[in-house]
Amino acid sequence: MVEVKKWVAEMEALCKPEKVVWIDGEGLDEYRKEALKSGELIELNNELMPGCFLHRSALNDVARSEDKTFICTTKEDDVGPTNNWRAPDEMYSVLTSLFDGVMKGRTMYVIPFCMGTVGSPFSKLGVEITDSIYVVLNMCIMTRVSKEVTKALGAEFVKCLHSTAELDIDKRYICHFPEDNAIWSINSGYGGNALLGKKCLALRIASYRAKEENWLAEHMLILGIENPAGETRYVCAAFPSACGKTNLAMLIPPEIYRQKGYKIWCVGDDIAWLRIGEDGRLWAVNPENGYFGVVPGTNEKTNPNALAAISKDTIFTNVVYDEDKNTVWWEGLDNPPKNAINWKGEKWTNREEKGAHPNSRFTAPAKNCPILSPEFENPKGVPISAIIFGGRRAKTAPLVYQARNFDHGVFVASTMASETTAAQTGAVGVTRIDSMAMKPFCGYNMGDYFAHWLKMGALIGDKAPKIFNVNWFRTDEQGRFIWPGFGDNLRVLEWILARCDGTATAVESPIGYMPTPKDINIEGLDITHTDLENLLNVDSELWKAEIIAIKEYYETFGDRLPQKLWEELSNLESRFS
Ligand code: SAT
Ligand code: MN
Repeated sequence: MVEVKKWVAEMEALCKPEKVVWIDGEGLDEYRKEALKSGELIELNNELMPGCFLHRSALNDVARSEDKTFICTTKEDDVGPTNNWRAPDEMYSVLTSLFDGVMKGRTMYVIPFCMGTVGSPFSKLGVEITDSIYVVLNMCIMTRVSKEVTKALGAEFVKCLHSTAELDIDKRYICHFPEDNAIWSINSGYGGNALLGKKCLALRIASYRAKEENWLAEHMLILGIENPAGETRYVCAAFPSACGKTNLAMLIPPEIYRQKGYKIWCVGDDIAWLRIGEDGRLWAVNPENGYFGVVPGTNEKTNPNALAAISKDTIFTNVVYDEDKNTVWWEGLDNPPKNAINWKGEKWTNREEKGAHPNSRFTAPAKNCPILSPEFENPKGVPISAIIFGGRRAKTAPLVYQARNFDHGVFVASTMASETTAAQTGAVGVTRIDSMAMKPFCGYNMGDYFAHWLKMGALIGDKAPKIFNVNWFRTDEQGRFIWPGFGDNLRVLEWILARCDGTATAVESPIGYMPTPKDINIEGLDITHTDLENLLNVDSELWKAEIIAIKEYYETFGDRLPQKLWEELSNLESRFS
């Protein structure tokens, strides 16, 4: 605690707030009231949505700002081509002048928080300093904040400094100093830019630590699948932001599976920390304590569990406000409200325009999820049978395939591509390679990161999870999704788990092992075997173009790219020729 107090005093001297308030997760009503007074929050209908609030962000502050995100290490080479680099001294000097006096007349909140269960040797402690009540309230949902956490604080904690300042986009910086265990973020209040326990700590800083300590910090959901015999097996799955991780993590089995007795348990929807357990297998924990999910599209059909989770004690950001009911609404729900305010805070009259921002978000406590795994708090986590990678691809990637072995799986994951979404600022729908869905989140040179994955595979050996790639987003000639997705994705998971057990058949293709149409259960679905054939089709022309794009991408890593991956690429090329 001495170290924390010393750091807080230094930051107080820099930011010059009117007062300093320590947050221990209790008495939050006081802060909510303040936020209601300032207009930062709107209290929603307490009968229909108890404990729920609406927040509207600044118009230019609705997504992660990847171009304003920096990794600051002594050597530029250590961050690699996928990150923005700045020298620590240079960045500290820019930031110090921006933070100087930034909290004058404001309150400085100090939030000790824990990523992972308190007391577990695998958890990481952090302290976030912020001048935003919205951040305080979100952090109290997304991370563990309690007296116990404050008590546990010692010399080792991640120093997280944040200010919304003037929300000036030209002076926005989200900076990571992995060599100092520090994160400084200014001029944004948006989730991934401002809730520093999430992407900044649990992925960028944690991935850096994980490389040194032989574990993995990944952009993955964790899900338990209980079969009719009552056995639960766990999988992790990595998808880029806004590609349906929360929906997959909380899926409801299709009717025929429910009748047989299948159940799904949600351990996490966004981040996984994976370690080799005493039994030599890979075990995963979810370091978060809540969900920061995309709202539009969430409904009774797509994700009833998320809908239940956000029925109380939830903060909504940038959705539609229903003036008559004092509730919220978003695209994907029925019955748009008559009298409504859109996410920008204007009367929603032009209904051609979306009312909720496409990246509008809910912040809900994990304990609200009806299918929260009983293992959620287990400090050891859950053993992982399979790791699934996926993205949004209209054509190239088939519905599912299995990597030939772990190293090939690392190759597959390193080359996965996806169309960009509204979760990051910039153009939507542009295909980019997003290795392991970690492109925006890996805190060091991704060439080294691939080498670290290969090393982890060697350390785990034959107990390593099997690796798969999926694509729920393939479209037909009319641009319509062929695969129904959502709960029906369990049909693909069933094949994946059967492959892990060695009970499902597969055929070898140039890209890996694939099911034949008869291997995927489509009973009760409005899908034909021809559709499945289309979904599983591997178009060699598209893949040849893919190989060229991969080559260009790999070249950007120079000699930091493991030779093994060049070999995998050349093997793939020869399998297509
Ligand atoms: O970065 S956030 O955590 O705010 C959301 C996302 O892009 O995954
Ligand atoms: Mn995410």
